[in-house]
Amino acid sequence: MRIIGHLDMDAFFAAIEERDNPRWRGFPIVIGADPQKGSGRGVVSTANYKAREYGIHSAMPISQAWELSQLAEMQSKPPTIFLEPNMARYAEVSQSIMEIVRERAPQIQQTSVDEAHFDLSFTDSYKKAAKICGQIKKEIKEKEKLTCSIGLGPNKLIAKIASDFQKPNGLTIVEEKDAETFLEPMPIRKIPGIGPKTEIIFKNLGAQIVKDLKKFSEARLVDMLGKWGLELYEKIRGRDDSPIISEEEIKSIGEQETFVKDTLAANHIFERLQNLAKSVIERLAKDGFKNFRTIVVIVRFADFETKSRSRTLEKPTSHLSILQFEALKLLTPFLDKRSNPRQKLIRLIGLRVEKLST
Ligand code: TTP
Ligand code: MG
Repeated sequence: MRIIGHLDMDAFFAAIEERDNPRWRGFPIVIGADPQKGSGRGVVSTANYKAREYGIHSAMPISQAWELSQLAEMQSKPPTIFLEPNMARYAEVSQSIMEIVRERAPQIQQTSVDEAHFDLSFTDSYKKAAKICGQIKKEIKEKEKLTCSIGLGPNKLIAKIASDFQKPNGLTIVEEKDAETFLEPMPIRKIPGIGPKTEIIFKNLGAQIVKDLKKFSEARLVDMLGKWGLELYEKIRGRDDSPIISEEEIKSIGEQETFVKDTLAANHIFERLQNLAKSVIERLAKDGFKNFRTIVVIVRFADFETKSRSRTLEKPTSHLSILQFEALKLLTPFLDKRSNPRQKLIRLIGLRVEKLST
């Protein structure tokens, strides 16, 4: 069973400013370009929840945000604090938050300055996963004095939408059996990938909410949107098998295989290694890389002792035959007395390429 979490900080830039400047606490705060009393150009980066009550939101022209703040003041509402962003500061806070998550969920993919997906499948229970999320929220609150919202679901898509469901300071759990119904009443824009243009196309065809999109057959969606139509067909049904790709995995591409039975049979091991090399080369191209320079072979023995050997080539390459040849050279010593004096059986072999280039 997969259990995926998605964390999204609440009013991130504004919350940091509010925390760091106690005198502005409780006031509407807008982070963005200088409004220059209404003549400023540029846009709003974010607004805290008080400012959102005035109708101010991300990506709005800063001049319009200024007008809305003036309008509110005329109605005797509190004045709005306008601030320019301090990106270096926000990046620092972001890093420390990601560390808090990483400690409890090492398999993590940061997707923006204030968002990350992380894998909690290892808990094998939504109850346990929710407990971990509670701990993450608590630690972020204690250490960084900030709140976040977390969604838990069977995949990245549901987790992301769930994190947005009860903002701010929410924790929303959507189990696999409920995922499809959870999505049905949502406006179609909630599905990542449906932007303003696609929204208009579908609205013109009478589809406002996710449930309405289910009228369209797979073939029709492909007709309208190409390959993305196929993905959309799955997504609106709550299905998404995209993996969490951690940073280490981005920098290298690897495959491994655990043998059905521990073995030292050279012909069998070599054959499996050749196959791993094929999968690695296929993934290299699929992940958008051209060449690799370093080859790493990993061997895990029956007693779980694990060793690796690597070689960095003079020149980058993308050739399967070179990978197979070099991998074979790296692996062979583990089969004979040179690197395996006690002739231990092998449980698993892995092959990885590094120093990737595009
Ligand atoms: P979001 O998570 O989209 O927004 P948020 O954290 O401010 O508010 P919410 O509680 O709804 O999650 O974006 C994170 C930060 O990224 C945000 O604080 C500022 C920045 N940002 C921009 O600079 N421009 C934008 O258009 C958006 C959407 C965000
Ligand atoms: Mg956010």
